[in-house]
Amino acid sequence: MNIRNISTSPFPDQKPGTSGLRKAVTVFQQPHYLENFIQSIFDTIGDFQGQTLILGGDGRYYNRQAIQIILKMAAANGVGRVKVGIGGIMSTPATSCVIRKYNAFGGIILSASHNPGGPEGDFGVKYNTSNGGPAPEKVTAAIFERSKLIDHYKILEAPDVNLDTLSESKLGDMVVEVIDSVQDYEKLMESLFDFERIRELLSSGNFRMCMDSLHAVTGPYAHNLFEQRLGAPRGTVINGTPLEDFGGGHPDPNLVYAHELVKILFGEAAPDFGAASDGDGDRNMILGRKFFVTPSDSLAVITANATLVPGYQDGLAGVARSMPTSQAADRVAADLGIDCYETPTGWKFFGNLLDANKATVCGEESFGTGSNHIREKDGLWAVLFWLNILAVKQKSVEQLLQEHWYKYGRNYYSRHDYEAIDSERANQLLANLYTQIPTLKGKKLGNYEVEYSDDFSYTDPVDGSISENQGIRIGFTDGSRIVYRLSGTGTQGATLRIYLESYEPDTSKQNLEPQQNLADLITIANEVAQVRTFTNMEKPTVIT
Ligand code: G16
Repeated sequence: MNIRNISTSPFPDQKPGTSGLRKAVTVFQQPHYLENFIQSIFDTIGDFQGQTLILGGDGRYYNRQAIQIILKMAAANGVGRVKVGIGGIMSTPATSCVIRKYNAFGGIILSASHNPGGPEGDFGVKYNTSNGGPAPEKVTAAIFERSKLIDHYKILEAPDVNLDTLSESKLGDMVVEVIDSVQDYEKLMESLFDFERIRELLSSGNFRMCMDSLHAVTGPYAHNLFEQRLGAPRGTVINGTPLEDFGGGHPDPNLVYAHELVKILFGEAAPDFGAASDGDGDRNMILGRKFFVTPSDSLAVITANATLVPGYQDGLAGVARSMPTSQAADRVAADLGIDCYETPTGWKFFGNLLDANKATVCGEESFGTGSNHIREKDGLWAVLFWLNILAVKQKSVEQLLQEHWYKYGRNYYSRHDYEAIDSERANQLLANLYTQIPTLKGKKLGNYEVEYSDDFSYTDPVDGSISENQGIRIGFTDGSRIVYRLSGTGTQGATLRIYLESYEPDTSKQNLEPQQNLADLITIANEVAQVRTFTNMEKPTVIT
């Protein structure tokens, strides 16, 4: 088998965003596009000769073709062994788990996460390092720099590998092992949670759950965990077969896109508990009967109840949340006497805190929660965490939240997205906000008084690296906040995100509809940023 050196020229747009390189499938299908980016990874990450690489994806359109290309490039570049998911499929959290378990030098995950799939949809490539976590900014920046200079890539001339049976074979000098990561992942979950107790709950006949895998990667993991191991009846997992186009849906676990689950949980004779996960399995949404748990509240509840779960019974070292995530977890951390870290958006920023044992659990408003068991957010982990808490407490999801708010106060929260707006207009909107930052302090906006306003900058407490321009914050004297930033995961134009949060300690006012509670802040947010003028849009495209 021959190693071929193929001449190429750089593409100018291979800068990884919040989570890897995400583009339309048609962009990735251009000759040399995927190959250039993969070679840029290999050229950047240093010494991996003869070592192990983990490879998998969320099964979306172009996954299989991309896996074959990457296998041949890995062989040509001197990788010793690739463990690849059966069918080319491996969830993001399972990949993180497997990288750590088998001491791999890294992993390549093919996913555009919650973005739609199919020939007209999106595709993506993420590189994770040996700690199992997303490559930090200095690595992604180096990959981007390399991609601007690349002039050739290496690929083995060889037939395709059979990905559909568990097997071990040779591709040139490299070993290809087709693995079933469901087993590795399940073992890890079993080491953290009280499976016996969850099994009692799920098989008792008094508690019903519905898990929506949205035709994405968690299907096989969820069927195995909930229906086979934990005694839930068959049919508990819906949309559990991964499809290349996610059945035409949008594999994003929120109230808008997980509409089938929402209909079930808010309908007649609703189950007690509902959950959904996204394209690559790292996000989650938690629902009770006719009740939605915001991801920010989910992090706070997990933090407050962590010692009920065997893997966390000795308490947490600390908790971390992304800046736009509500401050609900901060209140729990203060009560527990543990540190709470505020990081920029992007799971990669949690890696150092987890490695240094400064934080044990982390969470984001964008439906992500996880812990130090791996270095990615983990959708099914969050579902199991909730089930473990419910099994111990024997309370409904709604009761649990009511009691939580009663003790800590409620952080009303909502995010308004304006999608696919013109990039130039979006930048002008931000530029207009930047000019206002220094003038806002002390100003009265409606009934609110501005306590601070800034452009969030983060200094990593472990390695001292600085990340600037991470979002504009306007904080008010009563603890309420408005945050503006542009998404780093969209593929069309720009997406403006406006995050709104208000704090309500008064227990008699904790049961309002969030949009109603936040109405004044929403008006202020729109006026300060002149959202209608800059976006030409009357209202957000998605509200979560
Ligand atoms: C990624 C990141 C998350 C981030 C989310 C949204 O999630 O891993 O940390 O919160 O994108 O980012 P943005 O607001 O920039 O669009 P995922 O699930 O897409 O990999």
